[in-house]
Amino acid sequence: MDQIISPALDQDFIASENAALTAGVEEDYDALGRALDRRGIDIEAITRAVAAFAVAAPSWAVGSGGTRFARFPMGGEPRNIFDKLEDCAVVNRLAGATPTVSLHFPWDEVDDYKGLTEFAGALGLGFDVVNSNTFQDHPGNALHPLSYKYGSLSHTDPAVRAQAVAHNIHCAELAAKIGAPALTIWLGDGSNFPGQSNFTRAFERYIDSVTTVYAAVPGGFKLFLEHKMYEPAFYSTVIQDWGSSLLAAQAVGDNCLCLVDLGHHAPNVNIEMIVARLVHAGKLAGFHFNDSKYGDDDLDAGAIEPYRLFLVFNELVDAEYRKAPGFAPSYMLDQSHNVTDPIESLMTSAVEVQRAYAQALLVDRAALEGFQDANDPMMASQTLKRAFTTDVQPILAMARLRKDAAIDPVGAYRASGYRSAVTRIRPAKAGGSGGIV
Ligand SMILES: [Mn+2]
Repeated sequence: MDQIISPALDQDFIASENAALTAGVEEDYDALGRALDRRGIDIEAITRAVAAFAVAAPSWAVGSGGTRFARFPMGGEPRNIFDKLEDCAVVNRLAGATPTVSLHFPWDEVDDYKGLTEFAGALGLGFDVVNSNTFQDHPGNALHPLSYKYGSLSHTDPAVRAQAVAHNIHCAELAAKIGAPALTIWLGDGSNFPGQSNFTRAFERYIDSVTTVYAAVPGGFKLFLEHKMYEPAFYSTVIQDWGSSLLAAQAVGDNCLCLVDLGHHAPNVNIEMIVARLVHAGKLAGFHFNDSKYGDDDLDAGAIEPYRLFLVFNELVDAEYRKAPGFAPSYMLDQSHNVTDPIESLMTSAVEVQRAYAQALLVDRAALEGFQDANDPMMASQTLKRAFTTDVQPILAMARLRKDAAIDPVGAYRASGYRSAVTRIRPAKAGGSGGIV
């Protein structure tokens, strides 16, 4: 497999793009450092933490997304997992925050996983949590002869459940081959009509199926359960909310945890409190970051409600600060890019997640605890706002500069001409999966 030689992956090109911007970043960084010093905050500690922070890029998000109505393809869309990895390498090279890729099976299946791992390694990429897929049929795939139209792990027919169980075990085996630490299970099982499904029996069948998967995977390998309120089922969903997810994870075992996709909740639900509850239970698997206005919109992280993203990270930093037992969440992006270049959206989103983390690190936790204990809501709220309204851009830019990434990722990407280069190399392909999960 030939790799694309692009300026976007070339260190000298990135350095030349950074040259004109470096003096300004250093000046802003020094000024912010002095301002934070007056607040008793060491800017270097924050910058180190930000530089070490990583979020996985999803393989399915480098192609154009779509809606239930249409998909508008763009030029140079990846044709296979190798193309997807090259696009992910550009995202990581320029934004410096996504060193791993989350694969989705069977979409990303190959014959040679050693070769795939070496290909990724040569691009500076590793693999993160993998994802199974029993929310659609896979015509022509000998491992999926039966239809998932009426469900998978909770299906009424034991033969369909067995097929879905086998697929998830297969995904865990593929994860082991590429060094991925966990498998995320999201399923579309549910119902569209009252009476269509027995809530209790469907939930019991689901737990039984996941328990069978769990018993078959190696010790230490983790299963992440992803809940979602609705869609594709529009009346009930088997793992509809964090409560169902937690009940199932507790029934399955210690290494079965609950994954929070920010878009998978009703509007206005207090997601940061769900995070706190899952941390308390020792069951927080991690996140699929995205943003939404109405439902599972899969918009770019931080695009709509940056304060909510900050409040989620405020809970995460609080757990880190308190050394909550077993706290080691996995961070992934899960977005659908319908109208933007996915590479630009992924870089921007990774930076927005880093921004929320940096802002949360600035919270004066001792002061906050004091205001909470003294029942001073105004000062407690202002303590969070003070951190949120601090412009941490110089910290993010400096972290990128020190990692030889681009100070201005989107600017450098556009200057590199990567999209037109891959448009010439990769012939247009009709169809393709939207990949909205
Ligand atoms: Mn998701």
